[in-house]
Amino acid sequence: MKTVTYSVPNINCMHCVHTIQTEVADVQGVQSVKADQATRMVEIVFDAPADEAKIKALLAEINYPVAA
Ligand SMILES: [Cu+2]
Repeated sequence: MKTVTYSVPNINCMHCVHTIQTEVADVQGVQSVKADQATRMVEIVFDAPADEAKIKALLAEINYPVAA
């Protein structure tokens, strides 16, 4: 089990939070997703077959890319 925290600058409202949480939770292996509107951070707990590359690719695909 691994926990990562990403900065996602495109989080602007609760809709963004909801979209991110719903989409990332659908990735196989993801255990939990917490997106925070105030800090624009996303905390994700996951296990294989999920990995950071897949999660970051998904976030980019739904227009919430992780800050470099
Ligand atoms: Cu929004």
